[in-house]
Amino acid sequence: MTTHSHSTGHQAPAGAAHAPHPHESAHLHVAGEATYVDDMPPLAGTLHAALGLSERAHAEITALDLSAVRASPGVVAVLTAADIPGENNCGPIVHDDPILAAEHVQYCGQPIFAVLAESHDAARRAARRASVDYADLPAVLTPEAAKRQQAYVLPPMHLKRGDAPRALAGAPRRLAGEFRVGGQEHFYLEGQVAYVAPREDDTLQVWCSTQHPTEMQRVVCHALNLRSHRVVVETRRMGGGFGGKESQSALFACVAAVAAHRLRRPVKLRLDRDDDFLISGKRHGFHYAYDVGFDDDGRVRALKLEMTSRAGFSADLSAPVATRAVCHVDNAYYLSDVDIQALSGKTNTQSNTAFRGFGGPQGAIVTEYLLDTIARELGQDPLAVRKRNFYGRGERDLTPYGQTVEDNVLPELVDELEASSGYWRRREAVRAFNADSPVLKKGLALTPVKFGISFNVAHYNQAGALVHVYTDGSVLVNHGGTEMGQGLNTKVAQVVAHELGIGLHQVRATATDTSKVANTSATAASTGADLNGKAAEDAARRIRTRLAAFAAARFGGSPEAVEFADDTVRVHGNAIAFAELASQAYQARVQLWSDGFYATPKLHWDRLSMTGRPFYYFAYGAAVSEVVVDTLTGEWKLLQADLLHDAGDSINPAIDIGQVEGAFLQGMGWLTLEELWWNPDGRLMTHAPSTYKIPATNDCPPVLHTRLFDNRNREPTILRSKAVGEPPLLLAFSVFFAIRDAVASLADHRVAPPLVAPATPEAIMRAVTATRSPRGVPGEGRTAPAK
Ligand code: MTE
Ligand code: LUZ
Ligand code: MOS
Repeated sequence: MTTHSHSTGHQAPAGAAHAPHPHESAHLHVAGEATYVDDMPPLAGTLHAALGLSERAHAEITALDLSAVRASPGVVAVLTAADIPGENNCGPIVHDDPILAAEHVQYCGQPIFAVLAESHDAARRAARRASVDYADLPAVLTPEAAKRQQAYVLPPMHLKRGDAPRALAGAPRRLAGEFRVGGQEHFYLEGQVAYVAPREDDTLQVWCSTQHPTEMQRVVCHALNLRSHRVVVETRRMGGGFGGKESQSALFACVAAVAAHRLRRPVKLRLDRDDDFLISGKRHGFHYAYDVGFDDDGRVRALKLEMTSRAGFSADLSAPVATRAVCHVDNAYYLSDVDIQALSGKTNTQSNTAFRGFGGPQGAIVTEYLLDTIARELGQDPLAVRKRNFYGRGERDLTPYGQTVEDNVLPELVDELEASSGYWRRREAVRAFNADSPVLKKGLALTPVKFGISFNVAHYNQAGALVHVYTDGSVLVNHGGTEMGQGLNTKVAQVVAHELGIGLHQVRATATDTSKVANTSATAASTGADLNGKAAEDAARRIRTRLAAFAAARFGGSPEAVEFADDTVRVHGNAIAFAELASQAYQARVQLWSDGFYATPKLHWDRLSMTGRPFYYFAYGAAVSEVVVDTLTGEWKLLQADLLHDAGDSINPAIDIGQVEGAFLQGMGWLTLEELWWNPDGRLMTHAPSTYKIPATNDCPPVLHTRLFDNRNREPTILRSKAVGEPPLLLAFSVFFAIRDAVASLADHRVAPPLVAPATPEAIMRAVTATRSPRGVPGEGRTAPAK
């Protein structure tokens, strides 16, 4: 039997806000009519670009012969680094990301040249005809190797609180070991793509699948030595971004722009899936070395942790990723004495980047791993140990980075989920099943989430919007955020409709455009609706205030008493249709459009000491997963998942439940199915769906209960909602730890299986073998040897 229930915990009101409206483009998505960049009707004279890629992980190019490429049918031009008039860099923070590699290649797949041809196919065929001579250099391929060689893309980060060495020495119990999690390919359905048209007077129009149009404008301008007012970037929607189009759309926008500018023809660069995998960065895999002290109740007394990420060949966003990792090691738990180091290992692989959670999942999972390990050591249920370590209220509530947790709802949220999922009853049922089942073993786990909301770079926490009310009462809203499927435009339109008291169908959101709202932040850190919703509310409120003043002047009464609801304006005993009032206001020369702006309050951060208030608030959640594992083959199935997530007072419960379920499954893919494999020569072998498996509908558990936790934001966020894009990805920890629980049952839960992520069947079998005949101390969380 299949049960699949969604419930929002409250009745949907009829209005524009706090209601489960369908996604603004749902009717277009299902009909195949939503326009993505590659669906735009081609402009006359369009050329197609393809990239020639490095065949080596680390080498000097000693000879580059592109004559066969140039002679290939349909080829119009071939460009190399020498053809970039401005700066050959597309890195977002550190200038260490060449658009096209010149003499030095730093990973297998790095673009060296671009072919421009009359067709996509001709460009791709020609790109393979280059003759390149390389002089190989030593390559670093894993975070462990980078750490051994002290090869980093950034200086180390360090957060200390209390006296970890002393607290470790004094702790009744202590465990040291290693843990490891893999990276993750974004696998957005729409790959990276940019289309650039040269326009009059040295200006460019750029259409790009990007989460960050302003950044694309900036890097294109730098590559071409143009001022910002000559380049317009437009993004109507992406077919998914997941962080992979925050900075890494830059290379493709730059190549298309350089070619279009030079050849004076429109240029489209749409990557093939394999090239997308080979060129673009992914989630950072992490290696951890830990030393944890705890007491007989499983309370953590001290943690010393060294995390090393696989940053890839350049910095990209590795610094803010490492910062977010450090600020999520605590997850839901009070850690009094910590010494946390984050190292960003320089490897000769793709430059890793933002991916849903942005280091937060990698920071939080290691502490979940340790609490799970501690529970095995003590022979207790992991949930009991977790709860004993939870943040308190009014005490034990200061994070290691100095922010007080003021809005902690985990005690209630976890109580509710424990009851609704029947955790303890099912714990007994799992035990009974396992007692009678020698090969198939069930496992159960409940894991909590606390996720900090705001960009950890304070100045990114701002947004702008532009709202137009037309004289027929219809409304257009434009804002700095981008739509990647997450429903941002729907939520922003709901906010505007709510503010003006009109139906949602009266409001349309238009394509993000750097010539409408300037200096925007990336749509990232889950802040899209928080920031742009507030900016749009501000713009709509300014228009409403002007309309109220006009209505009161015309019909009497005070402007404050004018009401906007149900497409009607009620003023001094009169009821006027909103459209009629707009038309009258226009006649009276009242401005019917406005900008709006928002900057998140209360934030501050000291980069060196890693302390401050990086987050405006926290989002919470918890999940229970039950799995069955075949301990002879390592195959497993998720039988049931119960998700309870805090989206504040949800603006759109239907969209938010979609985000919770999508993030959960994507997180499950990261921790169980998806494995990136580089050959010893540095070649990424998993570069297509044939070798890289993401979750599909049949990986959805047959029983999936998803609910939103009723919890109005205590901070005055947009309509008291909470950000929801990334936090629920961490709900997938429950799947990983349910698998670990099933394996632990082989040794009566007295051994902590050395399971690493992704928990592929091979990884599960290694953990099974180690659990059946543990080498080290029982309960010790040492990992299996590498590869
Ligand atoms: N949902 C869909 N459908 N597609 C996406 O690409 N990206 C996620 C999340 N949900 C994504 C998504 C990521 S990484 C982030 S940061 C947020 O959406 C960004 O959007 P928001 O801030 O508007 O929630
Ligand atoms: N910080 C963050 C960032 O928390 N999330 C992000 O996506 C991000 N992007 C760029 C810089 N800092
Ligand atoms: Mo999301 S990783 O912040 O784009």
